[in-house]
Amino acid sequence: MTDRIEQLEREAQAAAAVAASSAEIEELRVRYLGRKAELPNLLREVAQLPADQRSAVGSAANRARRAIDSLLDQRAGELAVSELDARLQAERVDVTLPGDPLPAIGRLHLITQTRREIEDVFIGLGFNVAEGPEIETVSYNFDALNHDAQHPARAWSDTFYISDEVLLRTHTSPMQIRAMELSPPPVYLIVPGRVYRRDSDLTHTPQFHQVEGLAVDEDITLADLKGTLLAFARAIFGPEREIRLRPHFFPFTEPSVEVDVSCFNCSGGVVAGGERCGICKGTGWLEILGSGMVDPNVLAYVAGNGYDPERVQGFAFGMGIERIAMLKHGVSDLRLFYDNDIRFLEQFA
Ligand code: 2U9
Repeated sequence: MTDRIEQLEREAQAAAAVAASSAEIEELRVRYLGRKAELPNLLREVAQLPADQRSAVGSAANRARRAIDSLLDQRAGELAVSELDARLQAERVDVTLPGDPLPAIGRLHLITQTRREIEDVFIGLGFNVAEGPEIETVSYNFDALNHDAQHPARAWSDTFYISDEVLLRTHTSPMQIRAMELSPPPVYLIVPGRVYRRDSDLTHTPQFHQVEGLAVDEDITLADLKGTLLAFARAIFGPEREIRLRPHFFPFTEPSVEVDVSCFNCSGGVVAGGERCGICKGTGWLEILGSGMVDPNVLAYVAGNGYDPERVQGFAFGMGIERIAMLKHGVSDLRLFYDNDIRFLEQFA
């Protein structure tokens, strides 16, 4: 009888050692110590044994029951710890991750969108796109662009100087000079980028964005300029648009013109209900950019690289990206572009 008891204990020990979960341990507890299990049955039957065997069998069975019980407790404890570890690992939550659903990642700033739209139009017309340094020399920024010694833009009060010879570019035109130095005509190029002027009020910020364009080739005329800018105006403001050129003055172009596009909000300055249009202030026209035929003095500066003013002509234009975006999207205040108020930025998907 005691042999059988020892055998049951060894069996329970072996089964507990390979049990893989606390649920399996509870099954073993039922199998070895439950009401219908063999060991408790033996204990119940101890009373029917011959008197000389009762004590030995009874104490062996009791000792085996306690041993199995505490063995199962110990093994259940070990498994509970490793099960908790596994659960903590599996159900780990990184509270630093963003919530679900993920917030929108963002969108391009309206200035960037507008810049890309303008680039696409000119790429479609055969222009290349180039960028240049924002820190420039006085020589590229003013001298090469036919600004006389007295030109007001040269003043320290109007331009950010780093030294007598180095400044923050006031326009992207210096890059067009660099491009002509780098490759002979023909050139069809636009230069987008940041520019800097010491100006700060309702309609001016010390830093803003321009796209300037330059086309130099044989037989370029003002008609090429007008056709190019008409295609641009229609691509940006709608296929029905017209443009008009008004005489103006710029140091680097001669003749020079300011260019207006017909208002996209009204007809001749009057809206549908008969009232004066608020976008063009009743004029029917919106000023969008400046342009002209490249001054021969500017070409003379790079004549050594094939830009002989007697052989090639060019047109050039320049526009403020902020201005184009404001007109197109009805933005009333230039400073909104730089306030970074998400309620403003989000409107331009
Ligand atoms: C070269 C030769 C000529 C670029 C030009 C303008 C006219 C012009 C203004 C528009 C609004 C500046 O941003 S703004 O304040 N620009 O009106 N820009 S012609 O002429 C060039 C450029 C490069 C070599």
